[in-house]
Amino acid sequence: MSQQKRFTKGILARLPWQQGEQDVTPEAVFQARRQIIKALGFGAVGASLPGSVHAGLLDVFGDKRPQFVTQALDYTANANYQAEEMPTPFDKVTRHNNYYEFGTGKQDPSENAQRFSVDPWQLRIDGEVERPMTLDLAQLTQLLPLEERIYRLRCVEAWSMVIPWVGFPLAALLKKVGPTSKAKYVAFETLYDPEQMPGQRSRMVGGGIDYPYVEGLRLDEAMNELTLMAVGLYGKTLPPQNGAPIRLVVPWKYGFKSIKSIVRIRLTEKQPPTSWNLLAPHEYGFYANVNPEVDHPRWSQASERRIGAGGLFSARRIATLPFNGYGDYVAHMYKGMDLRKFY
Ligand SMILES: Nc1nc2c(c(=O)[nH]1)N[C@H]1C(S)=C(S)[C@@H](COP(=O)(O)O)O[C@H]1N2
Ligand SMILES: [Mo]
Repeated sequence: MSQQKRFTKGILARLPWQQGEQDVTPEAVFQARRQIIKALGFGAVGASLPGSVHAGLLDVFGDKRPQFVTQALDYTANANYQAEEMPTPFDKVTRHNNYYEFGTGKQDPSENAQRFSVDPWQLRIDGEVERPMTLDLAQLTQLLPLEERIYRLRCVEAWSMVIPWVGFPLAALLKKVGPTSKAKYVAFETLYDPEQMPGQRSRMVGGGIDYPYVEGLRLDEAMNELTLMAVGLYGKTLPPQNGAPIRLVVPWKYGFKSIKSIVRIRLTEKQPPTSWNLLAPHEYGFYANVNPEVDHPRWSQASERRIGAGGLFSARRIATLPFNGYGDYVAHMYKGMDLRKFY
């Protein structure tokens, strides 16, 4: 998951429309963009531009899709799942993201996903289940009682955050559909919609992933009490860059397991394919349990950069814990497994 250095970032990041200001006049935006594009040496407007520039141009040329809005949620704080650490500020949680469907830069998702539409939405749950089910957008937040849980999120790139999620245990949903005796794994799939997701239209913007993004868990991992289906964070529905309207959160595994904007959950007999494993099998395994003792082939996993209230580069470096500190809940599931082999 190499961080592509994007020389446009430094310039564009400081411009007003990148900071959520919505009422710059289209004409002013257009002129400013033209200057930037000329200055950067891009030729024909619109041809093979990096994702954020391209999406910005769509705005200029009359993208009439409405801005995404989040809504307050009804939930109770679950006292059993709090974190001792201070939560990462909302601004960092929503502006430093990995969501390659909207570009590979950390700020691309917050810049490119603001017109993402999740209504209508359908989440289909099928495969090896007794009662297949299709949930619409409203049902995602109404089917099951919502709770807030504060979890650490450890990206495989060695940065981490502390995030107050709102959601429900995946186990509660799986009990509703009733896994058959053949069900051994749970496969997840992100929306495939190239019209809405620039990274799905272009391999350059989308980081080479073969979309739709897919992930998977063993059934016991999926049923573990920690495994959460999040529909919100900081008390409101999920912003698009964090995986609206519903995403997985598996806090003892590297962040890439926590798949966003899910449209399908399928219970299977066989281990399902997973996107990062397909892209780079020697670097990213199916299990992806946070493990300070098993380094990524290109960097150490012994420590992490905790993104907190300070500037991104003043983030504290702290020791990474086995299973991201959740060993008491999950270590038993891997008894007798060689975690170097099953990375
Ligand atoms: N569909 C999809 N899900 C995804 C990703 C992605 O690119 N596409 N990135 C993953 C990675 S690498 C991480 S670290 C987390 C980041 O979640 P956040 O942006 O909400 O912090 O989302 C994960 N889920
Ligand atoms: Mo990640």
